[in-house]
Amino acid sequence: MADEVILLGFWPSPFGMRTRVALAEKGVVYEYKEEDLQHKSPLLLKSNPIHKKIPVLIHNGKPICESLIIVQYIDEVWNDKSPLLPKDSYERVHARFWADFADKKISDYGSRILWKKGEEQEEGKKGFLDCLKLLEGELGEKPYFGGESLGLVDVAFLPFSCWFYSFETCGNFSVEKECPKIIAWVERCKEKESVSKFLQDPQKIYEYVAVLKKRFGVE
Ligand code: GS8
Repeated sequence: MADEVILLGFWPSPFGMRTRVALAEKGVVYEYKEEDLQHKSPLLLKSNPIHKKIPVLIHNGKPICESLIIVQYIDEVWNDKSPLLPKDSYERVHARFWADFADKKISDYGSRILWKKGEEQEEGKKGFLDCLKLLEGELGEKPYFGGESLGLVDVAFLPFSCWFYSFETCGNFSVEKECPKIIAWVERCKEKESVSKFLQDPQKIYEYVAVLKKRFGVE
């Protein structure tokens, strides 16, 4: 029997984009269901009763939650092509460390840039750029964080690049000026169809940010 694969997502979510890039890298056929997070579907509430968040991957009726866990599950189950994690145990935990770093730090500092003002926003900006510089160091001279091909860290970090324009506009800075290697890496990744197809338009994300700012009375 063929696998039944369903992904619950929400278009601007960097977490959802990760899972879509991973599924595309593996060539997995799946049904995508866009969620309205203001009115969550019964399927989402049933599949992720703890966090009630997207993304959720439902594989043959079994739900898997949390984007980094989903990406690693995809890598394990569809292991016939495009490995996202190295074979060596130490290299594997090293990749998991940086994926976790990008996950926690970029979300945290990015949110401060978008939703805070004054000193708190400045702290967010500084923290964000410090993280990008550390990630630049980890990338080094490699084409991808995964080496010669896309890996877990690329998949985890890349979707945040669609949010760079919003961070830059709200925080009044330029990622390209501060971290040119990161922008070159984003452009390199976008040459891949598995990536470019699922990374959302930064301008559309900014319009979405403006809607949220209005909704939450942040200006
Ligand atoms: C984060 C998912 C998340 O924040 C992951 O999967 O990696 N750690 C999780 N999802 C958001 C949409 S993106 O901002 C979400 O589903 N929010 C709904 C809510 O909070 O009610």
